[in-house]
Amino acid sequence: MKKTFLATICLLAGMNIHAQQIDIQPTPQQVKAPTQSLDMNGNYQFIGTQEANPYAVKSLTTLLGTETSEKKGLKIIIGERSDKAIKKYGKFIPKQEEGYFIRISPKEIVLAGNDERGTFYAVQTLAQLLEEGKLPVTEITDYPEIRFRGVVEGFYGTPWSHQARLRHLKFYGENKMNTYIYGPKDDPYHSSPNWRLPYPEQEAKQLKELVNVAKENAVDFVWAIHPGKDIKWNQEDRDNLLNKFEKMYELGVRSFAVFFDDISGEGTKADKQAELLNYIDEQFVKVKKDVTPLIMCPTEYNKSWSNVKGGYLTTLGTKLNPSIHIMWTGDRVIADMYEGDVEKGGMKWINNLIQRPAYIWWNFPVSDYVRDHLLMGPVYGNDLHIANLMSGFVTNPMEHAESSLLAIYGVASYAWNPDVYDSEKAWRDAMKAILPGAAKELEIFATHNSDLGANGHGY
Ligand code: LOG
Repeated sequence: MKKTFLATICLLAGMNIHAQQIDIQPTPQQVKAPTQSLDMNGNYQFIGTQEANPYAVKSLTTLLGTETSEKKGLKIIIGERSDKAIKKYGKFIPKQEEGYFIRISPKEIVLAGNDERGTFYAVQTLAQLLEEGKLPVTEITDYPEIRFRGVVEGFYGTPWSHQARLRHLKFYGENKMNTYIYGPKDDPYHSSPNWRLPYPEQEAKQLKELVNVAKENAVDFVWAIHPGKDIKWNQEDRDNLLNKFEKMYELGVRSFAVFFDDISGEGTKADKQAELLNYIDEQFVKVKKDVTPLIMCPTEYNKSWSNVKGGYLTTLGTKLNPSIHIMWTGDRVIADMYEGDVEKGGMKWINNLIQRPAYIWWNFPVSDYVRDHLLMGPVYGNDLHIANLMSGFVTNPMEHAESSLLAIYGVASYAWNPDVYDSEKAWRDAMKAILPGAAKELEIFATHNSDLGANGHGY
C-alpha cells in the first residue's frame, strides 16, 4: 500500500526511484548522492536568461531546446551570483573563481555561477548529467583548483588546421579548460622571420573566428609571439611588437604571451626581456584595461637548462612586474611536476627564484622529439597535491590534434580537481567521450601507441 502511494507521488512529480550514479569529468568538488531521478519532459520555463552569461544560456538552449511559451513547466533558474534570479542562492555558491552551484529538484533546477564562467561550467556539468532524458536529483558545489587550465599549441611541426582548432576550443569548454595559448613554432608570423608583420588576410580572418569561438566556449585565446631569435633591444622593435599586438587586439585577442624559449644570443638577456615585458605591461595591458595579465616563457625554462649563478631567473624574478606569469616545464624539458624543496628542485625551487608561482608548460603529449610515435597513453606522473604551487597548467600537445584529445582530457581532469584525479579512469572516460561508438577499439589502438621509445630527453 505504502509502495503504491510512493510510486504515485513520484509519477506525479515525474521522478523515478532508482538511484543514479553520478559520473562527471572533471570530478566535481562536492556532489550530494542522488536518491532518485527526474524525467525531463521538455516542459520548461527559464528564469534569469536576460541577465545570465549569454554563452551559458546558449549552451543551455542547445542542450534542452527553448522554453515552452506558457509560464509553466519545470523552472530552470540560471545566472551569476549578483543576478536578480540567483541572489537567494548566494550562500550556496562557492566563492572560488569559476565556481558554481547546481540544484536539481522536482521543483526547480538552479544553475548558479560565482561568475560568468561558473555559470557556463554549471551548464557543462548539466549536459553530462542528462542521460536519456533523465537528471539525477542532487546538489553539486564545484570549482577548479588550478586557476588557468588548458593547452599551449607550442610544438615544432605542422601547426593544427583551422578545423582542428575549432573542434578543440569546443572540447576545452566542455571539459572546463579556460586557456588556449596559440604559439606553434612553425607559424612564421608567431616567430621569425615574420613576427613583426601582420597576418595575411586569410589567416587574420581565421584567427578572428578562433577568438570568437574561444569566447563562446569560455576559453581565453592567448596569442603568443616568439621574437627572441632576431629581436633588437631598441625602440623600433618595441614599437614593432606593440604594433603587432595592436593588430591582434583588432582581431579580438585580449590575452597575450611572449616566448623566449629555444633562442641564443642577444635575445636571451634577462634584464632586456624583463624591460620589454614591463613596457608591454605598462603601455599596452594596463592602458587597454580589458587585456588579461601577460604570460612569458623564459629562455631558461627548466631546471636542467638553468644556470642559477648566471642570475637569469633571479633577474626575471626581481624585475618582472608581479602580475606577469612565468612559464616552466619542470626539472627538465620533458618532466612531471612535483613539490620538491628550495635546495634541490621541483615547484618550490623555481617559485623561490621567480618570486611567484610558476605557470606550468607541460611537455606531454608533444611528440616533436619522437615524431614516429603517437603518445596516447594515460596522463600520469604529476603530483596530485601541488595545485597551490602553480598559477596555471597547460599541456603542449602533438601536431596530431585529434590524437592529442586523450591526453588533453586527462589534463583537464587533473587541473580541475587534482586531489582525486584518477589517471586510468580519466583515460577510459576520455575514450568514451571522444569516440563513443568505438571506445574499445580506441583503447586497443591507444594502448599500442603509448610508448615513446628511446628519446633524447630521457622521458
Ligand atoms: C620547446 C617546445 C617543444 C618542446 C618539446 C618549450 C618551452 N619549448 O626544447 O616548443 O615543443 O620543447 O620538444 C621545447 O618546451 N624545446
